[in-house]
Amino acid sequence: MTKGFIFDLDGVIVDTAKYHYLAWKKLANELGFEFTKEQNELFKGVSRKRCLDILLNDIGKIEHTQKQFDTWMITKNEDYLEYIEKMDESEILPDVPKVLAFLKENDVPIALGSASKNAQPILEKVGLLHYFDTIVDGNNVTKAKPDPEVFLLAAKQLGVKSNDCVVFEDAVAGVEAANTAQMISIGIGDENVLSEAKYNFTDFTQISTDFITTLIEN
Ligand code: B16
Ligand code: MG
Repeated sequence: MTKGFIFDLDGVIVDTAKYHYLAWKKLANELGFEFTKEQNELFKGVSRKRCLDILLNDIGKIEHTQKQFDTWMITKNEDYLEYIEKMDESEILPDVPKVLAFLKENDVPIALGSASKNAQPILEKVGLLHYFDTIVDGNNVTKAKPDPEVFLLAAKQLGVKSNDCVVFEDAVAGVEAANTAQMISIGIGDENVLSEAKYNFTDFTQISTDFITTLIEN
């Protein structure tokens, strides 16, 4: 019985949330309102389009046309890409390469399951792309987390049954998506926030290879 391991990107492999925050804050400030780090928490795991919806309608309460909306989507992404351009392996979250290498040594198929449309270039920048057998991201799915589409497609592309998949997630919506897909959900971050996950860890330094072996074998 083969197991498949699926990793979310932002908040699990790298902390790109800080760059999303700076790019959204710049746009908000240009439009004349503030955007706080607390508000940025609401954007984790959420698609770019939905984030802009929340920014304009719920936070800034800015009247706008569809054309302006489309322009601001592009502006935000261009600013975000300037930060991504400077990323390197120093931005990988602790012990992520250790877990990826251990899975590879054990011939376990590995997928990325992210809402981001910039997932592939980010993995390239930080030098982790070669670990992934498949990448499912915002370019491949129509329904955002908590819909399980992203993880179900990842399982399909790995050729693994969904209930034989393990998902690492830092967002509530992502844990919900994994649970709906009947996958084993592992919350990375605050266990009080990610209380619906089957297992919780603050980060990968807390995850032993013995635990990974148990997941692979059971
Ligand atoms: P992009 P994940 C998500 O990544 C981020 O957490 C979220 O803040 C962002 O809006 C979304 O990707 C879309 O990103 O603008 O690059 O397409 O956590 O699902 O890996
Ligand atoms: Mg995430």
